Amino acid sequence: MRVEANPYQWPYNGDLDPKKTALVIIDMQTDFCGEGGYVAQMGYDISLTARTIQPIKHLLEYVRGIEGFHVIHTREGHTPDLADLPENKRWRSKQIGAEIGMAGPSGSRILVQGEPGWDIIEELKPQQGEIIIDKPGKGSFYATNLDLILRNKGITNLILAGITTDVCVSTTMREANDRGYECLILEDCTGATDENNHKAALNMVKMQGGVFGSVSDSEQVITALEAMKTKV
Ligand code: C5J
Repeated sequence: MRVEANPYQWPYNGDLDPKKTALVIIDMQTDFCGEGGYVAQMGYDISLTARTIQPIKHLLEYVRGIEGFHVIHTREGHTPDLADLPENKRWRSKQIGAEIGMAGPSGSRILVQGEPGWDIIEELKPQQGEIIIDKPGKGSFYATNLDLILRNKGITNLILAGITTDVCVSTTMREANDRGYECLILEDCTGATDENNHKAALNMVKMQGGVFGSVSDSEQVITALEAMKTKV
């Protein structure tokens, strides 16, 4: 069974076993898609990242009903003492008026663990048993135990959703691809702070026969999983 996708039907080997597959929802935190968060403070249009909320919610609710299917949430952020914040990352955020570690307009310290802005938005709150990965960087593998968890659970297929397409989602997809994971990125469930960057990031995946994996959308995933249900 495969998902209709571009440039190839995914996964490459047709093994869409829910036990080997995870929906990875990247950084759906107030800081990246809510009022008063990091992205808003940098002056970007949060409607471009927030438009992913409903399609992700729909897909998340669907896969939660599938026996064995895995759900993984990630959060970008730093410890309250900022010990894991590289100085150049802090400096750059200050340059753009959204200094990591300082209080934003809502009073929440930007990208700091435990602060309201760092939390995953209400609509997509993790449920008991779902994996949460806290990461200090853009990629979800760097300085985390994600690879170990995936290997222990026998997960080989990753369906990527979340924000932002060109930064944390792309970095995670590249890290995963190099580790041999079979990746699918969803056009409607990802968003960037710049629409052209969103499109370019998706386009890059499709090069070289699917250099990082394949591209599809949430409806195609649901259609494939439905077809699998009726086949069993
Ligand atoms: C960014 C992210 N854009 N979650 N983080 O800094 O993509």
